[in-house]
Amino acid sequence: MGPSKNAESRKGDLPQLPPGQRLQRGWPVTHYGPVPRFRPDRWEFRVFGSTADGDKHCWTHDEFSALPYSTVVADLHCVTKYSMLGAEWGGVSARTILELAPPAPEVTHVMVWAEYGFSSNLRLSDFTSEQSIFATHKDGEPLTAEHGFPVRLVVPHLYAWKGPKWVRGVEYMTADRRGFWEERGYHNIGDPWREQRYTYQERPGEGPEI
Ligand SMILES: Nc1nc2c(c(=O)[nH]1)N[C@H]1C(S)=C(S)[C@@H](COP(=O)(O)O)O[C@H]1N2
Ligand SMILES: [Mo]
Repeated sequence: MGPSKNAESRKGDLPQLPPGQRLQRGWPVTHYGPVPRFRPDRWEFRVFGSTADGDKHCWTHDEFSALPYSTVVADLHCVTKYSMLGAEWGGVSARTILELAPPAPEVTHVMVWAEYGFSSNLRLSDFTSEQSIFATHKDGEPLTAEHGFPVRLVVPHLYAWKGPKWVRGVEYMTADRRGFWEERGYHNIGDPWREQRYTYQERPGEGPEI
């Protein structure tokens, strides 16, 4: 499975929209808090926590921009029930980051950190999906400030809050911990095809104690 699993190629038998979602035209802006100002001299992308070598790995904006570029065509499903189909996201694949800064063998989850302390937790298996991408571009254009410039995570198979805008780092974890929305009533896993919207829907084992 690759970038071809997009809106076009799904027009046959498979549904385009997860249950309870409606199609959104255009691209609304959805987030909590203000839009951060990008300061290139102070910006770095940091991988820390349980790395294989025990060290932090940091990239300046120039260094991050020079990492291998790939594209993924994928949908965005907001838990508030709109979906945007078939955008082309360009940037650095999560797998590239995992190769350049490998996690220790006991890592099971990651916390993706963004400006102002926003965070979202993911199972390592979701983060390593071929489609997970630290996007710098959408449909060939650099992201705008309100959509996450310079870098946002896109994890197409999960609700969009699992993809922080204005990403600054990834923490490798040996146990699960809730991120910003996961602490505030949203489902720890967030699979839109299973309509995992809220914490109260979690089954045993799907999230840490609250
Ligand atoms: N840093 C940060 N990233 C975030 C959010 C947020 O509140 N803060 N909201 C998420 C939610 S709920 C959605 S639906 C998408 C929306 O992305 P968009 O504004 O580019 O459409 O961003 C996600 N990333
Ligand atoms: Mo959302």
